[in-house]
Amino acid sequence: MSSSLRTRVGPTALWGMFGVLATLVGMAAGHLLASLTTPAASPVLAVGSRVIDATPTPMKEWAIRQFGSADKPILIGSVMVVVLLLSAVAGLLARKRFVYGAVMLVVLVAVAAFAALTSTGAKASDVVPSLVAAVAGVAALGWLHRVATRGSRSADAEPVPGATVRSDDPAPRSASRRGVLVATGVLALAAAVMGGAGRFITGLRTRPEDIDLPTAADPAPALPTDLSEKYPGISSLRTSNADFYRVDTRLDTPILSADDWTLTIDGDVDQEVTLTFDDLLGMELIERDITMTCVSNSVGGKFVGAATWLGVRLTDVLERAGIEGTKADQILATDFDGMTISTPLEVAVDGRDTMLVVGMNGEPLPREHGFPVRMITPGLYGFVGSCKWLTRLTLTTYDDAQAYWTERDWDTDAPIKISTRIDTPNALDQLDKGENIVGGVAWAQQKGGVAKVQVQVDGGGWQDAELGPEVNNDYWRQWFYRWDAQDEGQHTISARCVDGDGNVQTAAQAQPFPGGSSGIHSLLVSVA
Ligand SMILES: Nc1nc2c(c(=O)[nH]1)N[C@H]1C(S)=C(S)[C@@H](COP(=O)(O)O)O[C@H]1N2
Ligand SMILES: [Mo]
Repeated sequence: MSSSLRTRVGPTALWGMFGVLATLVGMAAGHLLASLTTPAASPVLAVGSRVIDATPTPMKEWAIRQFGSADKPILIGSVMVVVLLLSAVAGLLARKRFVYGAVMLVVLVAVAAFAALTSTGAKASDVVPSLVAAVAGVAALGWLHRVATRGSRSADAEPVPGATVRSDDPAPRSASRRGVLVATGVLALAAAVMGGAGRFITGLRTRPEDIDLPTAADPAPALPTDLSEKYPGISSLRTSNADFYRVDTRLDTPILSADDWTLTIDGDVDQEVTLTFDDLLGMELIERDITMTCVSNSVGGKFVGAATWLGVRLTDVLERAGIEGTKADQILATDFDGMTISTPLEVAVDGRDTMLVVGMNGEPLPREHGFPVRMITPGLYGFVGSCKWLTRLTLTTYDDAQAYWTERDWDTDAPIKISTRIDTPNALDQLDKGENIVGGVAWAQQKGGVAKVQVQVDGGGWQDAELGPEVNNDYWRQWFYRWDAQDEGQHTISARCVDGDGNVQTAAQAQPFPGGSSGIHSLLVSVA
């Protein structure tokens, strides 16, 4: 057999593809099993989550700034590219000798198993999806190896004298081409079906929209007329569930079942209490309009949203466990996967409506926002007050336990800073000469609300804007300003607010780390 024949029928690319396909089959099998048991134990997600955890804070902030909420797909993507490149190498090794390739696959899976086992809240059984991935991947590679080498083996039996065929360098021949095609097709299909199936099945089992929520005993008043009806560039008074920003450390959207859900209140309490979803719905439900903000939001950014939340008062739940004599100074909230978010106890129970939320804008809490139950602490950034997919509240001290962000040196008590966003016009817009509407939203939660919004053009005097309807102090306020633009050319527009206690929003710029951004939102427009 000439070397040209060998390169034609057994190209490197083919064996690289075998490795990739075997890995995809393994990952899909692992993913299927994981989504039926512990989704976070899925080999891909386990590795991805560890990469996120290990990413230094400045890089993470940079990623959020660069990619916004697409930071996760991009991270998953990068992890996948690396894994698939290594898988291709495994395929090439298998061409030399099957067992080399198989070992390489097992090593890859071992990294995933290690990631799954060492992530917070991991159980020993979380290694099972990785084991299944290894078995499925090696089996797939074995099958591909068999069909691809069948042809060359028979050729090896009667080697042409002088030809340079080595039996450990199998090259598929035309006789085996059909077999290779069939095996490749079957395995690709299997990977696709298994990858999709697990998620689909669990998704059907636990649809948030199948939940019937009781109405609130203490409902929120109807929202006043929305200013954005008249001035469309301004944010809606209420952010729809679909438009609400999402920020969390997860790569997937967790699929939890309300039927299986429980909440345990433990730590320094009189008695440990565990509540089911029905127990929670049996308590007095309140409804509140609250504006949520992410500490990663930069001035003028998108990580802020306003919604109507339905849930139970945190204090009612804590009362069941009894915290009169507690020495705790923090409530450590744990999600279903071991992620922790800590809220200062004193702040959480100081009279504000800290809630365990089950409904958002008249619907069951969407999966992305923490279904079936999340916490919301009005006036605190989400990372210290709003644990999603909540399963445990532990009354403890900052000395004894550290939450995820505390370990990463973010502030432990992080009130949302007062801020003002210009929604319209957009930066670099071309405006017509004459009257233009400048408008947006401002918020000053737990600080007496927004008392005033002021607009400044080209560094001149601060002019009072008109305020939209008031909802409550925990909610943002729409505003607008009629700007009579007479001078052609470029102009800088800035906006700031004054809170109910008379504090003027600071111009001093701060980065999100460690306690939230500050500064004034300004943008450049041109008038023609
Ligand atoms: N379990 C869990 N809860 C979480 C987070 C998380 O990563 N995991 N992120 C927090 C952060 S930083 C914010 S700003 C809010 C965002 O809530 P949202 O995605 O519903 O807007 O959720 C908080 N709750
Ligand atoms: Mo956040």
